[in-house]
Amino acid sequence: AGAGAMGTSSQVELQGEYLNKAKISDGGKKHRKNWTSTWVVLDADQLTFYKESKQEALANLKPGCKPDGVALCGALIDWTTEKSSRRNVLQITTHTGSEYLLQADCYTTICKWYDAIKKTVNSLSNG
Ligand code: I3P
Repeated sequence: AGAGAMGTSSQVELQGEYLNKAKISDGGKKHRKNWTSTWVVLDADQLTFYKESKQEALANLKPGCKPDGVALCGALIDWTTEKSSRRNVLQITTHTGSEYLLQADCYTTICKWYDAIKKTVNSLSNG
């Protein structure tokens, strides 16, 4: 599905599914886990979480508000079986110590995201 350059500032690497997302810590401070379904967009250096597809979300965004995003430079990505009872959960830890879980019931879907995010993280640390 829809990989293409529809970003305003940066090349979109992957989008096209809703994933379940939970932020479990913010700068090392533990958060109460709250899974939400979110439209995820991966571009050259970050993940952005939208409530609905990016076009709709940008159209509905209140002035001065920015969608929630995760900078991937210096981030770590790994599978986790300990941080959730759900299956197919990956964990992203940012360089500031914030932790996010992403999950999809479809293994193929989440693998595609794992590979794409990993590739982006690697390209940021090597380049
Ligand atoms: C949490 C909620 C989450 C669950 C989490 C619970 O309860 O059920 O779905 O995570 O488990 O604490 P509450 O809504 O009362 O905050 P998983 O679905 O990922 O297992 P956890 O505490 O073991 O993280």
